[in-house]
Amino acid sequence: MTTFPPEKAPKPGLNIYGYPAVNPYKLTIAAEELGIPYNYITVNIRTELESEWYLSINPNGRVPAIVHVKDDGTSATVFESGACLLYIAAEFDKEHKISHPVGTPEYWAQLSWLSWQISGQGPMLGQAAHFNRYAPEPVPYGSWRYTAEARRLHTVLDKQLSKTPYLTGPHPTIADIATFIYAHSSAWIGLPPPSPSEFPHIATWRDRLLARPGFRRGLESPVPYPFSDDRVTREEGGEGQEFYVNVRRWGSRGIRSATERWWREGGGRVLGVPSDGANLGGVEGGEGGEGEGGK
Ligand SMILES: N[C@@H](CCC(=O)N[C@@H](CS)C(=O)NCC(=O)O)C(=O)O
Repeated sequence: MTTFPPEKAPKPGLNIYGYPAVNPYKLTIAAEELGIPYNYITVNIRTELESEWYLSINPNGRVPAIVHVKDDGTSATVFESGACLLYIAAEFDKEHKISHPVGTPEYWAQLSWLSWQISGQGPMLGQAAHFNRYAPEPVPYGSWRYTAEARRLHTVLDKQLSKTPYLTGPHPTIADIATFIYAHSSAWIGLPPPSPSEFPHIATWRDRLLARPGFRRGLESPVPYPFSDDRVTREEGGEGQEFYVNVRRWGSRGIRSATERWWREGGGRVLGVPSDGANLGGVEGGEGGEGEGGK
């Protein structure tokens, strides 16, 4: 049986395990939109992500995760932000304020956009942030590839929002919540914040979501969201800039050492680069230029 440090043990009700980074804010926004009480437990991402007690909640060692201790004494543990949002909707949104009833066409649309977010928008924009903000050495190809992909995904989102006020209809759902937090972090990721000229429908949707008390409260929990477009843009070149420089330096070092661990075989030998470089040459007798395009 896992022993928790007393202050990290789940309490009766909904426990959100998080840290002031992007994904955990999805859950505080959802909880605040629904007006459900929750206990926020901060996971120290330097020292606790791979602790035995946290891995017993999230075997992937990332935040967020939830533990719901129910009134009857049973509990449910869920990791991955998309699964946590679906859980919160299933357990706490019986009136479908931020979700659609299971099995309806709107439900499948919600699941499609949520899947798009967790498998595409999140990872691609995350890689853009990696190469633009954290890479310990300049990697122009990585920056180019993922920043361009981030713009493509913004374009997909903008087009959908040109047809409907929220992703799946007249009210926001967990799919909007998940997508919003990344769209609202464009400047940090390395794109200009969605503007009325370039991404007009994202800009209007974002402003509409930011006007909602639940979104505003969720963005303050446990501390004001550090990577929002307004905050990052305001601090750029200003006094608060030091915070971001430190986040980047510290993040860069942490990512390098964490990656180093996985760049070795069991015996400690450093792995070679798996590519044979064939992609770098010209193509003989082929049309070329029709790559798969990625995710
Ligand atoms: N696919 C996961 C991603 C979770 C994730 O990467 N969380 C980040 C914070 S936004 C994290 O735990 N970072 C810590 C680290 O990489 O060491 C989800 O949606 O929950």
